[in-house]
Amino acid sequence: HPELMTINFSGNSHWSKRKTRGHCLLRVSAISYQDFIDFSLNETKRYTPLLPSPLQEKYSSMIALDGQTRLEMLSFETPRIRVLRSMSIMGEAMQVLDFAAFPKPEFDLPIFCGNFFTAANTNIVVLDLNPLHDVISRRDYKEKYYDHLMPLGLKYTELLPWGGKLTSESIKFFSPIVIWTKFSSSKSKHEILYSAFVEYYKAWLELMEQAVDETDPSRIMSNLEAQHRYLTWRAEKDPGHGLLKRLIGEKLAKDLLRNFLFSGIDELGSKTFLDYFPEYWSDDGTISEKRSIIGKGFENRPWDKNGEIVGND
Ligand code: BLA
Repeated sequence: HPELMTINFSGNSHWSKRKTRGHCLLRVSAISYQDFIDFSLNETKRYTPLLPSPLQEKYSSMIALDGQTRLEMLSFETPRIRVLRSMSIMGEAMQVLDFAAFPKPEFDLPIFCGNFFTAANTNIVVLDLNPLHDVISRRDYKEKYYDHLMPLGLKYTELLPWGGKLTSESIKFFSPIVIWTKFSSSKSKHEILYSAFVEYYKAWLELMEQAVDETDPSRIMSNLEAQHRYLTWRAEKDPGHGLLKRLIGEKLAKDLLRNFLFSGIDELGSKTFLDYFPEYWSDDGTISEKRSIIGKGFENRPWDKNGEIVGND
């Protein structure tokens, strides 16, 4: 696998290791997601011109309140991608990548989602082609985008096994090929993650290239609303919020979430979070602070090898 050989880690050219109870652990700052970003931008350019995004002017880099951790933002658009953006967080205690591609509403393409959180010795990973439409009730959508990708999904979900219980509400935003995993840092796991990212992103670019733009206004509206609902969910309930607030303060974190990471909330639709997710109404009429109403669930991977949902926990 050529991709397996190309991963680089920041700083020294060799691995920083320390011994703890016989295990070789990697220092957090020895891990970098820069290669992931370099790969994805170069690969995108092979398909389509990368155009500047108006978001780039306002969001480029920041130093966190600790005076040490750096946040770096990149954003672009293309004729078929409304926003292609990344945020990386680089610190002594954590390395984070949040990479996403949001298609224009003329396309019912999945949303590319690469979310990697690395701290001390844990990694929390979601890598997916998030479905724009419900893969359970819309069989045509599942067949169109996921059936042919099941072998790819199976390969990586064996190497990067299911991460256990998660916020149950999240399952509807995931596809049958989602990689949801947690692991302790090791050279081999990070190499596997890199090659999974490479293969998933290539698969997404292929879908993008083959996509046919919708002309039926009601279908465009339905794509628009589905993407708006997705943005609304993530801008309100994404698990990284707490950390982001600690890093840069509540005000800047909210601005970054609404206007950079999940930009489009104010333009793509006018429904509110509570319109889409009324179960989050709290007694005083505001949005419940809880991340989940249903609670945690899905101890095991809820899809079979054909991508059919098995049991709903
Ligand atoms: C934890 N991040 C998680 C978890 C998931 C995700 C499923 C486990 C906890 C849970 O189930 O809520 C990721 N969930 C997602 C994604 C989607 C989703 C990507 O529904 C998309 C639809 N993680 C990041 C970023 C940060 C981050 C950018 O992607 C930090 C800025 C941090 N994620 C983070 C932390 C945890 C976490 C700190 C553990 C804390 C916790 O579980 O509350």
